[in-house]
Amino acid sequence: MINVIGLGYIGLPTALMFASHGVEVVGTDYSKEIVDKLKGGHTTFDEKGLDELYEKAVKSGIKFSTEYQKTDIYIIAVATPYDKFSKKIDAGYVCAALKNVMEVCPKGATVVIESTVSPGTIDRYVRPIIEENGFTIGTDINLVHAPERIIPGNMVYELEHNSRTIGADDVKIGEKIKAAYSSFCKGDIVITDIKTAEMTKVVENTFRAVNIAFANELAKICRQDNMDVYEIVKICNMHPRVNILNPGPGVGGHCISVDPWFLVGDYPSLTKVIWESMKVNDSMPEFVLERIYSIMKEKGMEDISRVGLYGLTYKENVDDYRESPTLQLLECQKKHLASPLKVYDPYITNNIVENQYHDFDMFLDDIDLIVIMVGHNQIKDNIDKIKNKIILDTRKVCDFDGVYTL
Ligand code: SAJ
Repeated sequence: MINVIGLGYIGLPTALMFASHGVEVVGTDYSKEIVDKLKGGHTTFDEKGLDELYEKAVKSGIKFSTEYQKTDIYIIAVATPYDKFSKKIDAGYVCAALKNVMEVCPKGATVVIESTVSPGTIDRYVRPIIEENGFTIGTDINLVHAPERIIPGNMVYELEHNSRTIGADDVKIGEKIKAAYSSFCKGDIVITDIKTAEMTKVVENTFRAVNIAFANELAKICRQDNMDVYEIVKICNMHPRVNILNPGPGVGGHCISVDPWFLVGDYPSLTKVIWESMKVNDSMPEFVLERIYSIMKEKGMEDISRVGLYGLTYKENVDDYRESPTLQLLECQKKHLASPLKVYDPYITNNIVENQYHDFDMFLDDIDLIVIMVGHNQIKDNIDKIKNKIILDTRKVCDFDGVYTL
């Protein structure tokens, strides 16, 4: 039986995937609210294919609990934020989960850390906890790091089809955990050592952050000299060895905007490119705000209350607003002491910011300038409704004339 600890964006789909492929699974979360919702027949967030996967897993007998189970495989998939001041990883949730595992786990169990951690975290924080509990690693308890790679918006497909990395002290243990993941994973599964596995995951997300920062910097250069960054990126990407990502209003979510900081925190004197990249990405919401002011000036608009931000989530077609560029922009706006801009997002039904609308048409009635912060399919399907507005499109979803871009 596998006890998956942490039923969030990674733990839940992973637990469901194992269960729907015939593995006995108990999903554990300290949040009674999450566990009750899952026991009551509902998933806890919107994700393509998740409801269907949940149904299959329930039919196959998955259980949900706030209690840690006595079993032979634990998968820990809890959040790993970073400390805003030191930039170093905050391994607090991983350590807390592991301490709870230690209280119930029998000798011979394998603990798999799925959470993204910076290189050396397992040596520094995880091993000591196991040893303090009187276990010898490799004899009593086996340790594995198996970072996930799934992208929100396509998690269910990617869980099955992506290749994976497994870091283990001992190849035999790596093979055992590889066999477990092979119950559903059709991709290649590479076995390596734990520190290499830690580093590869952080490097993958850092590569993406740096590439996005490059695109964002190009957008700023092109804005200054009136060049079309999208046309330039499109042509450059026709080169067989160039693949530039898309500029945007900033980088959000809990991965690309977080993980690169772990390297900056641990290697401050060596991470010049990464540090600058993160600063470029973090500067984008303010850049969008300046674009808004300059467009208002050009159009002779004086009333900022007639400006609305479309989209609150960190990217398209998801309901996750953690670290979202829109929230970052609203924070910047506070510094200007202006009343907060109007906001609408079809995926966010609860009230999370001031001046938030829940009806698209009412939102449109109250604004003259719409800033597309997120390219949800909903806006693409309703593009005719915004054609009479002044549009600042930060996601390149409009393909008609007269639209302002980054
Ligand atoms: N973004 C851009 N331009 C782009 C691509 C993305 O501005 O060209 C922005 C998005 O709008 C968003 C942010 O970057 O605000 C991050 O979005 P994302 O789609 O790049 O990535 P995540 O955070 O949803 O998922 C990433 C993925 N990592 C990589 O692609 C290397 C996923 O595979 C990981 O599993 C996930 O992080 C994770 O959990 O680590």
